[in-house]
Amino acid sequence: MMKIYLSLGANLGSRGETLREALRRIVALPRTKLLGNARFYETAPWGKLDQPAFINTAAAVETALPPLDFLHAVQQIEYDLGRVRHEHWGARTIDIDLLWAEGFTSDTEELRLPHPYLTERAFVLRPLQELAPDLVVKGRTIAAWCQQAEIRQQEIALAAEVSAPYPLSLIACVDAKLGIGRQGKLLVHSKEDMAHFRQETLGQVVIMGRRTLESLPGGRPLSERVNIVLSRSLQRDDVLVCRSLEDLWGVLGKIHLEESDRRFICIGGGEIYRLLLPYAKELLLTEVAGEFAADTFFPSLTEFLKASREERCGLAFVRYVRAGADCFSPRR
Ligand code: PH2
Ligand code: MG
Ligand code: MG
Repeated sequence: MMKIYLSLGANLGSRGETLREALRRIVALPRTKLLGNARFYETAPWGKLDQPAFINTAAAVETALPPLDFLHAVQQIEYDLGRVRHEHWGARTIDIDLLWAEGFTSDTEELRLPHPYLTERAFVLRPLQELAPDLVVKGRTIAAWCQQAEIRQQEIALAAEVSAPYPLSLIACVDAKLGIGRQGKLLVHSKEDMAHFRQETLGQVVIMGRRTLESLPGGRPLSERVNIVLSRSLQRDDVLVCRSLEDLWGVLGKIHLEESDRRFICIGGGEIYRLLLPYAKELLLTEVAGEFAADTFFPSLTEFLKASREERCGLAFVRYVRAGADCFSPRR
């Protein structure tokens, strides 16, 4: 197995969704594992300035494919996602570049590794720093390259788009203080909210922690839904158990390959909401007026904007979506 770092970029079409689809296709490559990916960054065009802003990210993979086979596989993904090669450094729906491969260098027309411009571009270095701050290239670590004045003056900011290959929805019922529970129990029991929860989750994949599973009626999984439990120690065969986030992405990848229209919905509890919030594209919150002396809370909503709100039976059913970035206007 060889570890390879990749840079991904897009500046045409639905940039974030194209990048997520590219990551999902990398997950699905033979003899290849996605070790992780960086957050998405909004970046000003570099090299050729009169083109739209990019979203860039980086990914780490481990592959048993020979480097050239792996290169051809990601080029196939570029073409399948609508990449048309026009001009050098021009606009593109997707660009996937190999940056660095463990114990391997190459200096052919087709493949230069390490990537010749690796240390010159913030849109490559800043995402890569999340995955490999201590990697040494041309005598400096990636973290040290990021501190260079020429890199720091390039325009780059976190993008609003969630970078998880399989973005999640989080569903919860909260009081006025974002309380969700007390002594392991829900704060309120409302028929309307139960019906709403059922309607949102039926036929989908629900992701929960062990304590939430054990709090369900009879401690049993939810019927007519795929039940995934995130737990380091749970031993059960009536649910899918994931021991880590990496494990979870692998399981979601397999489900997505077979049934691409299933949604992935996290149903709690507090610890699992906190863990998965960075991967959430939307929050489905049922807001109950008043305070109920909760000891468990939903995490902060600061990264989200209210998209819709519907009041019924004294409850508010609110949908939040990940907020837009404070995006610079790209220099022309
Ligand atoms: N890719 C290029 C040229 N310029 N600028 C940004 N911000 N991001 C890119 O991915 C990018 C670029 C050629 O591949
Ligand atoms: Mg490129
Ligand atoms: Mg390229």
